[in-house]
Amino acid sequence: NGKSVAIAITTHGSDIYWAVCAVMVCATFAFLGLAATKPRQHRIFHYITAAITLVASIAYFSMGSNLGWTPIDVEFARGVGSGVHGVNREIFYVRYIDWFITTPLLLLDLLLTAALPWPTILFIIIVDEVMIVTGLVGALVRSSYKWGYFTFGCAALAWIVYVLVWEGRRHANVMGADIGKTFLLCGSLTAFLWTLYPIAWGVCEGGNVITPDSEAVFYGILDLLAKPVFGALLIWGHRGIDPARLGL
Ligand code: RET
Repeated sequence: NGKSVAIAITTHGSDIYWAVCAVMVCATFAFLGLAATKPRQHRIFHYITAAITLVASIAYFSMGSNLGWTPIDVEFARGVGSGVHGVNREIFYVRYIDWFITTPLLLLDLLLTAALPWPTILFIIIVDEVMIVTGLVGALVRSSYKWGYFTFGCAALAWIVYVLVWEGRRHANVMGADIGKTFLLCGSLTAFLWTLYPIAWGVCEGGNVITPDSEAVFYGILDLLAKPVFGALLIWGHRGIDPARLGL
């Protein structure tokens, strides 16, 4: 009947985005404040981690302001009267701009901790960028081809998790018990949390199963754990580790 329906966040969803934004801003100042207490040669992990929460602050500022999205037609409109055409969902592409910058930095935090050789780090970061871009393209596609992009992204994630759990862990253990312990904690947290992102994508951008407000909660909790909580644990783990031991 030509009627257009938009599935979008309410003020409740917007409040969730603002709350996460506030935490990201506080975490950025905390990591930079901690950096200032260290000699410059000891600040590498503080700077990388503060950059991650800084970028996330701006992404969440955008989403709280209901910006950084585009309407994408949904293939099957659940909960909307059948026969209605032009049903679309609010897709926050700004998430992927955030992830394109921050997920390589998160991997850098971890792989520098494990002191992996730089060609390995470079290749994992390239695989990570493939994962994020396939997720973005899939989110912008209306037809079921989106699941093809999703599959490429999942294959990329499987490779990243393999390198973290096997090569990274082995390498970190060789570097010393304190380094091994820090990597085990932060690497396991990452391997676990990152596998929940494709699930969130599947029920939000992919299958339009949960509302954009629920999407704000799902991704919001994941991002809080994957960025500020991960960052605090990583920096805490490095408290007694001289970066010179890692070749930094
Ligand atoms: C997508 C969809 C395509 C398949 C896969 C995905 C994985 C995304 C991940 C994102 C991690 C984001 C983080 C953000 C910072 O807090 C792109 C959703 C596998 C793992 C850690």
